[in-house]
Amino acid sequence: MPVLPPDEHVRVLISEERIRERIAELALEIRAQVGSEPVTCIGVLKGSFIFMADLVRALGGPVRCEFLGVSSYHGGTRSTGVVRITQDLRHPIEGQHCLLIEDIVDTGLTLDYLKHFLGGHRPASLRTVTLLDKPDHREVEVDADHVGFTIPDEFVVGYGLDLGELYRNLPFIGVYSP
Ligand code: PRP
Ligand code: 7HP
Repeated sequence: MPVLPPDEHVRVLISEERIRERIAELALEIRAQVGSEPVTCIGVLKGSFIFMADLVRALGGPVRCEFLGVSSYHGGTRSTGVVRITQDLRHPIEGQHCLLIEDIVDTGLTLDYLKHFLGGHRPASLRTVTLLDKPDHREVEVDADHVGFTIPDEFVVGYGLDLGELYRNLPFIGVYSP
């Protein structure tokens, strides 16, 4: 059984209020691009579940919700470099305007993999949004179309992001330092 890290090792980086404000702005940005068309929002599990819940409510208009399960960190603070689909789409997305929703783009391996994977499903269009972007840690050249916050190269938890499956329920984004 791993020893749980004490919570004083988490310092607030982005508050609940800043997250709420930025999501409202992102929703306007995204709607300005997709107009009033139905949007198929595809959340990348597990990390994006809280961001997605808030973003789809801010988006308004016609929205479908789909999920993809993906894992490459396997509980640690470093990507294994191997992206694995743990849960596939439940419905076809062919011909639909899609929005891939990520919590974080770090090495970029997951986003790069998923853009190719979803492209193969022949959506009418594919946009990408991430709450957090860590450009200083990229291993492949890929960027999301919409970014909530650009953050330094530190390991963050909260608001869906975990360390060993813990901390996802923190209402803010915090930096974890052991
Ligand atoms: C995290 C996160 C992203 C990905 C980003 O998923 O949710 O999907 O890593 O990292 P990358 O840019 O270095 O590929 P993780 O594998 O930790 O699974 P989880 O969402 O279930 O925590
Ligand atoms: C994945 C991930 N999960 C939690 N915190 C981070 O900083 C992360 N980067 N990539």
